[in-house]
Amino acid sequence: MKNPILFLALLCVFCGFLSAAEKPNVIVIMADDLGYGDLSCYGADDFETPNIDQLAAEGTRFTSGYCSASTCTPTRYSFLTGTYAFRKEGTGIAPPNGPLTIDPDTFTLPDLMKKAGYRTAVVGKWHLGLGEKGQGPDWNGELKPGPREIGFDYNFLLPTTNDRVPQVYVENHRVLNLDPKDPLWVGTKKPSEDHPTGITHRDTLKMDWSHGHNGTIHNGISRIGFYTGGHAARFRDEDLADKWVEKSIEWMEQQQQNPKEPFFLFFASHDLHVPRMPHERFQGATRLGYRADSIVQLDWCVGELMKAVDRLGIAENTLFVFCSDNGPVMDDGYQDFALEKLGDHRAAGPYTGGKYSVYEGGTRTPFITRWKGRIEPGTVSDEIVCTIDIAGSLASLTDTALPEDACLDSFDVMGALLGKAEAEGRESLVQQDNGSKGNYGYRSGDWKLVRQDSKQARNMVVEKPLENTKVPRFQLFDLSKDPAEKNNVIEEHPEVAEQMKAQLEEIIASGRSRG
Ligand code: NG6
Ligand code: CA
Repeated sequence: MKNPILFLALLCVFCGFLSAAEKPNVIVIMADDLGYGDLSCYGADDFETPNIDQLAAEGTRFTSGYCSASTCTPTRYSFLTGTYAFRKEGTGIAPPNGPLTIDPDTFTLPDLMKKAGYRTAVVGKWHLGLGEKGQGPDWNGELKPGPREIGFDYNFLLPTTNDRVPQVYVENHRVLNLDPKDPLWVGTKKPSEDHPTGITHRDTLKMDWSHGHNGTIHNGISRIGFYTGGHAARFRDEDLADKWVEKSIEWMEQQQQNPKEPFFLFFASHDLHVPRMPHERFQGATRLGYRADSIVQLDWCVGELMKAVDRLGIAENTLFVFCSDNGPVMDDGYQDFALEKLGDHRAAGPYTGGKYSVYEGGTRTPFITRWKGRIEPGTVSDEIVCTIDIAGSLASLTDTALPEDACLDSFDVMGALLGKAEAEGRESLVQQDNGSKGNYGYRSGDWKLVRQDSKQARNMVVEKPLENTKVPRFQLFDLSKDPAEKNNVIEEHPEVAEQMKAQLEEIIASGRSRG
């Protein structure tokens, strides 16, 4: 060809055809402690979640959608790294002064999105630690390493989880509105004899604690841990949801100045984690108390994000993924009467267990995708998909290579996430409870192996208060006949159990499950 420019142009068109890269904006909305049965589109009938129901009606609703762990930090770790959290020590529930749990040289989901040409942000609850290993967060200085060091261009966060101190926003590397004359101190020991706590000033609390959570009092609620100072920076619990929505929309609007670059937004809601303290306009929205009122607040947030995407004219160019970080819990440390007001509501739907458990209720959670014009509206999928697969799936969608040594357990289930009838999800999935030395669930097809390594495993049933029950180390369930995992059939199917025990051990020992 004589004309080199024409040649180059044709080459570009040809390459464009070859690589089917698609780069929609991606918004991952992760709820906190939301159970399988906690939305009206998943069978709840004591209250309504119209916006999330609409998201499902316009996209795909999964019946075997999972998070990878039944507590917050390990699910978030795995979501962002594409690697099972049990492979790394220090990935259990993060304490207030914990360092960043993700090594800055790890190739993460936000790194992947940046490599694919995206701008990236996280807004909401972090709970993955901040600061150097062995040091933790420098609250009055630069909070590094943190989200910015693992691939996010912008962060606006609650640093841990709101039942832990401190109640301040972290914007990029700094505590927002921190007055240097009133430095923030955060610790595990009571700072002085006269420091008011949930024990010494219990009668002043607007919501009483039930276990733990009796340290420093802020906004009438006592917390895990202690802090002093930083008064100008402190927020009201009631305003969190509004703030997440405001900051997310502000950031999405800013991105429209250069709409050619797509964006990736991780909207990490704090609803419905304790302390459940929804905004006054949602208090009393349901008959079930603040737990369900917080679900209605979460639903409002989703609606606001959907409206913003419509208003910005990007709905046909935006993939929504809605998920949860672990299953439900009733009394998680505060007397908010979630259990007393529960009535017939089944927060885990038909499943046993919830938060802290490797039974299905711990990790099988609502999972919805929507991409207008691309996902067939109203589809319901039984394929197994998990929050850990979002990295591998987005790598495939955007045609961006994952490094060989990254995202070791993240599978490409993009076809299933797009609700395609012929596409397959995972064949198997490892579920874990907390940290690197906990218990395991292993689902393969319709079989489920439960391996409880911890001697006093938390065999928790959400409808009852937290209880510790001794269970056999191995149990086997046939989910096709027994989704509630009530009938241990390990004696009847020893060959299935032996095979699954070996497969699980192989996944743990080999250090990776992605080929
Ligand atoms: C537990 C807390 C619980 C909650 C959980 C973390 C006690 C007795 N329990 O240790 O209240 O904070 O950690 O929840 O302190 S998560 O969803 O962020 O993982
Ligand atoms: Ca959680």
